[in-house]
Amino acid sequence: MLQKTLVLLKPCTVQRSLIGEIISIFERKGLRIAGLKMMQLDDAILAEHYAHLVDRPFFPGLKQSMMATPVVALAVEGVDAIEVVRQMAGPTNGRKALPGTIRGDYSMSGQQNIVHASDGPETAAVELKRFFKDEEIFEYSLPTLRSLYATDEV
Ligand code: IDP
Ligand code: MG
Repeated sequence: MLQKTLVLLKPCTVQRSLIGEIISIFERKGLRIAGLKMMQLDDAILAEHYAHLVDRPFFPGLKQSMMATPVVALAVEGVDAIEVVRQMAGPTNGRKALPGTIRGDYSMSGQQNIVHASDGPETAAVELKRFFKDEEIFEYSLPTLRSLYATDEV
C-alpha cells in the first residue's frame, strides 16, 4: 500500500553536514519526497513527539539535543514506506545497527542517531500532521514510477 511516513534529520545530522547525503539515500531507494522543510523544534513539540519517553532519565538530554539546531523534516512516500524507512534507519542505537542501515553507517550513539522515522501507520499519520500542514505535502508523481514498481504493486 502506498504510504507516507515522517522522517526527521536530527540536529546531529545537520551539524555533521549530512543533510544532502541522507536525503539522497531515500531518493536512491526510490522513495518520493512529498514534503521537505527545516524547522526549529521547541519544548512543546518535543514533549508531544517524545511523549513515550518523558519519564526517562535521558529525556532532558534528548530534548536538548533535538533543539541544538533546526531539524529537517521530510514526508517520504512509497509502497510500504513506513516499514521500509524504519528498516533503512535501523535499530535505535547506532553501535548496534548493522552496516547498510543509516544508523549503522553513520552513527556511534544511542541518542545522536541521525534520523527519526515513524514506527507505524497510526504514528505516521499523527506525526505527519504534527510537522506538516496539509498544503506542505505535495502530490506530484515521479516519472520513474513505472521503473520503480511492477504495475500490480502500485
Ligand atoms: P527510535 O528513534 O528508534 O524510534 P525511540 O525508543 O522511539 O527510538 O526513542 C526516540 C529517540 O530517543 C531515539 O531515536 C534516541 O535519539 C533517543 N533515545 C532512545 N533511547 C535512548 C537512551 O537510552 N539514551 C539516550 N537517548 C535515547
Ligand atoms: Mg520511536
